[in-house]
Amino acid sequence: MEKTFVIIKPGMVQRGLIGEVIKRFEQKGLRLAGMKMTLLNDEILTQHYAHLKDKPFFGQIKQSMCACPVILCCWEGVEAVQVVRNMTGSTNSRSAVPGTIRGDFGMSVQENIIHSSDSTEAAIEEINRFFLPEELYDYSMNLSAYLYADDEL
Ligand code: IDP
Ligand code: MG
Repeated sequence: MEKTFVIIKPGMVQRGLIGEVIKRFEQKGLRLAGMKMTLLNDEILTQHYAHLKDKPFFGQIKQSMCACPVILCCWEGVEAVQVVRNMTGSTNSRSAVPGTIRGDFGMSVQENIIHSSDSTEAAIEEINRFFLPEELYDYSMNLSAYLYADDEL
């Protein structure tokens, strides 16, 4: 089943809203395949944000992402990448639709609370970058029959 990657960014950790984010993905029906707290460093953030390396805010975004430890999560479900991306909301939290995480908890473009993978290719790359294979768990929740029709799996 498809996996996606989420970072609960420093602002959410500082504001005591880690549980709010995790709760939403749990309620949606995604399976938590892996989770850990870590302090990111410039090297891994340079890789993670390589697509932004020519932007004027590149240094600033990397600095803000290592201001305090973050929570890294891997969530799994049918079309998990798009589902989580939809729940994340648009990059600018001020214009993110209410009901999305950024739309409900944020006021900033840079300090926009959460990262989620934007494609299945990016998800695979990011999961491999941030997790060791043994940090991901393939346990069964026996909920499939309640979450999906047979032909959706
Ligand atoms: P995304 O997180 O919605 O996928 P990206 O374009 O991949 O957005 O940008 C990665 C992160 O860089 C954003 O989540 C945000 O924290 C930051 N960022 C993006 N655009 C700007 C900007 O114009 N100013 C400051 N920070 C930005
Ligand atoms: Mg992105």
